[in-house]
This record gives sequence, C-alpha cells and structure tokens, in this order.
Amino acid sequence: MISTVFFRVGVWMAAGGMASCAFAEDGYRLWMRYEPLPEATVAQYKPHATAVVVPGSSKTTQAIRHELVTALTGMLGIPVHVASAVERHGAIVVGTPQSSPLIAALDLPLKELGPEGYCIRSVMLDGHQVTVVAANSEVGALYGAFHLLRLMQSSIPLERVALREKPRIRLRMLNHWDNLDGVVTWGFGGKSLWKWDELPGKVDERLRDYARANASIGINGTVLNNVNSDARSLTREYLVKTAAIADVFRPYGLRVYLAARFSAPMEIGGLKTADPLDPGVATWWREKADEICGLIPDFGGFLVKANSEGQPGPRTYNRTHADGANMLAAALAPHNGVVIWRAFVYDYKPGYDRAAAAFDELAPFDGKFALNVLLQVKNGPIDFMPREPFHPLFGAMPRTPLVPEFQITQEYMGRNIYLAFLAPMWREFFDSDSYAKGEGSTVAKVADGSLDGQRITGIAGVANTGDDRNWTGHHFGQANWYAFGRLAWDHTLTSEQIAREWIKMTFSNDPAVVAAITRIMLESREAIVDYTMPLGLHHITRDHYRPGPWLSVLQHPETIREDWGSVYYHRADEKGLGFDRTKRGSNAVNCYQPEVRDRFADLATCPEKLLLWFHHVPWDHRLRSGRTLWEELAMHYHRGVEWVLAVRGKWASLSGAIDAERHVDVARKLEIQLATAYHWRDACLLYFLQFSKQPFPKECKME
Ligand code: GCW
Repeated sequence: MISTVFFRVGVWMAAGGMASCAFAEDGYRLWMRYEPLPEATVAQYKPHATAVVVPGSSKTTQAIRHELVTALTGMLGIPVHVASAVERHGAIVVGTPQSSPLIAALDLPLKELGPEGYCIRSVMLDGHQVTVVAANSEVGALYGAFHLLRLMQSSIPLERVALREKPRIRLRMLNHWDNLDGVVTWGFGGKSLWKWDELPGKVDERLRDYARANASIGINGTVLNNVNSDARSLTREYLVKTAAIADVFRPYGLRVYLAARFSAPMEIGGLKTADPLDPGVATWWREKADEICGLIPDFGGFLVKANSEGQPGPRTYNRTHADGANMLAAALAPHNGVVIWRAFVYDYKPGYDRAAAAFDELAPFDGKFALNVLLQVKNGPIDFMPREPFHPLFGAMPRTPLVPEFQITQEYMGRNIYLAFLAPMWREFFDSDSYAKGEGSTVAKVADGSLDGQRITGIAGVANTGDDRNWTGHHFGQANWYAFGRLAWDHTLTSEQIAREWIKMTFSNDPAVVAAITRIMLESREAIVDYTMPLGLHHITRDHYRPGPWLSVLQHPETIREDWGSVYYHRADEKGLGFDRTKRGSNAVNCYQPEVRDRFADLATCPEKLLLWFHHVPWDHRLRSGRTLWEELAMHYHRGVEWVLAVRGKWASLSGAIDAERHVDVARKLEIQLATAYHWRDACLLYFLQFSKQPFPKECKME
C-alpha cells in the first residue's frame, strides 16, 4: 500500500503536478504549495502526522490519501506513510462512520453537518494523538482534509483542535466565460483550460489540479462554457468531451453545468422555432437533458442568459422569462438538475435607466418559477463596477432562490494588471441591508436562504482562470478565486481573515510579511474605486479598463448603444455631475425597500461613496468633509494615485522577503498600474473640468 501511494505521487510529479519543491515559484501551485514548515512546527506535528489512515478505495478516498501524503511530505520533510488502521502511533484519520470503524466508534455529532460538512477533532488513543477528520460523505471528508492542511500550512497547533463546518450555501459555482475556440471573454489568465480539440481522447492533467484547487475551497460546481453560448456545446460531439472533463472532476465533488443557448433546438435540432410553449421544443429539451444525463449522471444543470445583449430567449416569442425557465426546468427535473436563469437583462428604450431594467422585468415573476429554477443576479444593478449598491432584486423576490453572481475576473478591475483584492467588495454586498423584512435583512440572509427559507441556494463567480502558468495572470488574482470559494462556503468570514490565510499559504508565514501584504490587499479595492469611480461615478470607461468619460454613442458610434457609453452614466453638465435616480430623475431608487430608498434618495443621507450613483450633484455642493464636490472628486483621484505610488514602495521593500520570481512579476505590474492610475486621474479631471470650470485643488498636482 505504502509503495503504491508513493509510486502514484512520483508519477504525478513527473507529469507536472504541484508537489515538488523543485518547481520555480511560478505560481502554479496556488495556495497548495506545501512548503517545508519551520523546524519547531515540524517537531510539534511529527508524532501524529506521519501516518495517514483513509479507508476506502473510491477515487475520492484516493484523492484524499494523495493530497495528504503529498502535502505532509512537503511540509514535514520526512516520509509519511499510509496505514490501514491506527496502530501504536499517532495518525491522521479521515473518513465517514461507514468507512472508518474508529470514526463510527467516536460517535461524533455529524448529523447536522449535512452531506458536505465535516468535523475535525483531536483525540488521544492509547496515549497517542490522533487527528480525526470525519464527515457524512467522502467529499465532506475531502473538504475536511483540505481544512486540516490549511491549519497546518499556517503552523496552527492541533492538540486541541475541535471544529465543525458546513457550507452556508448549497451550490457554489464558478462560471467560465470560455468559448469553444479557447478564447476566454474578459479572461486575463490565458486561454481556456478546456482543450476541446484534444478531448475526449486526451484529458489535460492540469484539470485535476483545477478540481483540487476548487475542492480545497469548497467550490462544488462549474459551468464550462460562456453564457453567450454556442449551441454546439450541446451536440453529442461536445457532450462526450464534457463527460470526460466531468469524470476528472467527480472525485473532487465538482459537478459540471453547461450554459444553454435558448435557440439550440433550431440551430442544432433542426426545429423551426425555439418557442418554449411549443410541445416539439419542450420534447427536444427533454431528450437533450436525458442524453446529457446519460453521459454525465451527476450533471448539474443549465445556466441561461436569455434576451440580453443579443442572446435569444423566450421574449423573442413573446413568452416570459418564467415560461422559458420552467420549460427547461421540466426537462431537468427527472435528473435532479437545476436551471439557473440569469437576471442580467436590460433592453434599451429611449429614456430608460439600465439600473432598473432587470428589476422591472423580473420582480413581477416572483413565485412563478418552477422549484428547480434559481435566478442568478449580479451583485449590483449595472455590471460589476468596482462599487455598486446591492441589486434591488435582493429582498424583492422572497419566493425565488436568488443566486448572487460575482465577477472574479477583473473585467472592470484592471484586468491582470491591478493588484485588486475583491473580498472587501463582496463583503460590502453581503452586509448590505435590504430591509426586506425589517432591519437586519442582509443580502447575505437572502443569499443563504435564511431570510425566506429557500430550499436550494446558490452563488456564482465568473472565473478568472486560464492556462497561464499561474492560472490567473496576476499572482494576486489567485486570492480572488480563493476568496470567492471561502465566502461561498462561509459568508461571515472577514476579508482580513481570508487575506491572511491566503498569504500564509501562498507567500510566507513571516508575521511582518503577512501584515504588510494583508494591508496592501485590504486597501487595494478602495484605491481602485478612488481613481476609477470616485463617489459612485460609474461606467465611464473605454474597453472596461481605461478611462473614457467622453464616450457617447452620438460622437463615438463604436460604443453601439447609448447605455454602453459613458456620458449616459455621468451626465456631467455645467450644473453638476451624476445620475439622478431619485423621483426628479429616473426614480430607479424606488426599486429598493422604503427604508433603503429613502436613505439613498436624500442627498443628506445617501452614503457619499454612492452619491453620484443616485444624484446629480451641483459642483459646489459641500460634502461632509467641507470640500465642494469638485474638490472631493479631485481628492479621491489624487488619493488613488498616491496609494499606488506608496504600494510600489512597500512592495519594493518586500524584496528578499518573498521569492524573487513572483516579487518581480508583481513589481512590474505595479508600474503599469501606476501609469494607468495617473491616466485615469488626469483624463477624468481634465474632462470634467470643462463642466466644473473650477481650479484643481492644490494637493492635486497634474502631471
Ligand atoms: O460584463 C458584461 C460583459 C459581457 C458579458 C455580460 C454578461 C458574457 O461585458 O461580455 O457577457 O456582462 O454578464 O452577460
């Protein structure tokens, strides 16, 4: 047994796995580096961590053994062996009451932990310390094993460990915007990880590392293809390829989903219509669902972007979103699959406000969706801006499970150039109070189903992974993948806690280094808000990365739609700046519950960070600081630039404290980030100057 396991580890390392320290610090190993621990920690762990007992022969138990042996060998620097039972030594025991007699005998309180929860306990047996990871299912045990490794990577003593965990949200999914030609829409970590040309004959070994990484943070679903989907993904040819991927993911508890193109019955099925109420269409989808689930028995379901940005959908046939979603839901119901229907719909009409479009279109359908339909709603009402108020649908559809959709990939957050830690942005969303059932009705409670007693709950993150060696393009992009998984599992975690965990596993356990990097990460998002969208000014970008406040469809036809330009959003004129969403303007503020609406609608109570989101504010209006709007705006732009300047220095001082390879990579990106921060500040202030006609404040030295 022992030799088999070592053989397997050896083969895997040769194939490019993560285990060997011989690899350069190119970021491939993510937060699962398993570097040697300090001597004192090794001495502490040694008596009970060199024997691993994981009974069972399934692929999941093999994966657990593999992970533990690889990790412990790396961290302890001494041989670790797989034992069949606890003998006369300490050990790590992982399993379920069915697989392990020891776990059965301990009679741990596992019942309320559900199918994915676990408990980790340290117990003494015949004078030896045994660390037990117990769960109701093998995947729960795998999650527990990763948790244990996280503790050990941070040198946490195990003698008194006694913890229990279970996820707060049931479907924790990545959404890949990967196209069949390998291009990832708004992906900045390389090309798609799915090599469709090679599948199913050859399955990239890297997919297993992708699955491991997801399992290590509890992600249990992944939508492989772009929501702007290609019907070919649903052909037999591609389904067989998808099934090969699903086979690799299954042992890690990762289920595969597909984005379904609504017009597929016409495009690949030869039908004349895709009308959801046409019986032939419904039959086509039912047969398609049967075919998929025949190939992939644990297929998760369909994600659908309908009647949005040119995608087909039920509205094309004058049917409702509920008609479309429910028809697909009926096809998947016999297979326990779900339909995840996106709420990102906004049909342009002259004079409309995009911020209210999805609400107007979907809120009336609360209670009209089938039981296996979930509605996936972006965190904010526009489109993944660095700061948005929470989407007003949260709290407005108590009879519909709402799946928050975050964007992990940095479409509007500086691509793979900016050092941007997104956990604080997501925390802000979770902590927002919808007031749906009075004070304390946080968005987190809507998402985890506790506010309205939802049966199924879910959360999605648009992935930032690709085939770059470091997965995400920027080394710090990995932290956002990590943070998404951790918050999807437990949305009560603080940003600081997540940052610290990640830094310790990814960069260093040195307290000074951890403190310095934590601070940079925690401040990073607000700094980007400062120099790209101060005070709630939004969507004033060219190509979603560089400043473009001058863009309007009249003068720049390449922006195609008025609501894809910038002038539509900032509405600058000689009087002031910002989008009036109060009664005097679009009244989109009325989508929120009265308490929230009134707070946002009143200039005196509206949070200043969202001021220009909700109000058209006079240039000489005084803010709480005593500065005028113009001065405050300039101050934010200036502050954002100053932050990047300071971080460039702080990062330089970490040279030698972390590996040179990643240090240099990040330093180079900070140089570009600084150049773009200046660009944002100078371009925006010079542009708005033509309206404000006021001098620049002294501290704001234009280059
Ligand atoms: O953010 C916008 C992107 C589109 C994307 C769309 C969506 C995949 O610019 O590229 O389409 O959102 O979320 O559907």
